[in-house]
Amino acid sequence: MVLKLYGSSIATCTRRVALILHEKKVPFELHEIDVRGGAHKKTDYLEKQPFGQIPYIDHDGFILYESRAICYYIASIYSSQGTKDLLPSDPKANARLQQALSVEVANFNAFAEKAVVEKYLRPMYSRDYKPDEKICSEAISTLDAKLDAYEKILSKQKYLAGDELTLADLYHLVYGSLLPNAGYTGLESESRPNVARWFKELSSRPAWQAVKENGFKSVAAY
Ligand SMILES: N[C@@H](CCC(=O)N[C@@H](CS)C(=O)NCC(=O)O)C(=O)O
Repeated sequence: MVLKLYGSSIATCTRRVALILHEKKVPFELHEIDVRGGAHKKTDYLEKQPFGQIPYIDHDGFILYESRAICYYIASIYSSQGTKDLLPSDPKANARLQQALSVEVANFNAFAEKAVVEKYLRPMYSRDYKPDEKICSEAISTLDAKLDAYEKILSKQKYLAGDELTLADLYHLVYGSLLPNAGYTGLESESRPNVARWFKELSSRPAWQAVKENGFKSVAAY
């Protein structure tokens, strides 16, 4: 049975999963959840995702939520197709991947998401919302300092976990691509040439082109 992705084509975490499905060339059905209408807070939805959030997947009856866990599962069971080595099995390479995955969550996403949500997503969904500039500028300045460490890492290796592309690199696209909407262009800055080189290459990947911006659709076959 084709993998079912329950979420929203314009939501960040759903896009993260769709990105990896495209990288791995996995056909999927997108089931749009009416978030504005509160469908993700209804009893039947909570049976599948107890926190009332999107996305989750149904893969032949196997239900899984948390976008990064879903991506890990997809990369693991479809290891031999699409983009290879997103999930290295060698213990040391996998440990480096775990390190990079933690870096993305703790040192990048925590601040990028905060700034993007405050300055861009909340005002977009609620026209009366006035962003808290302090929250945003604190998140951006912390992120900016963290990117100096990224520059050091990426001056010695091509990607965050080594010289091969992994899930950890790809996860940065979701909020990284929205940072200019929060007024921050530090991922493109010439002052950090290796970060700029890395993010430009990620941004040009066909899988990202398929899911970025204004929504994406089910993919019936590859
Ligand atoms: N850690 C979760 C976060 C999921 C999440 O925050 N989803 C948002 C959309 S991107 C959502 O469902 N928001 C509506 C709500 O929380 O009520 C994941 O990665 O799947």
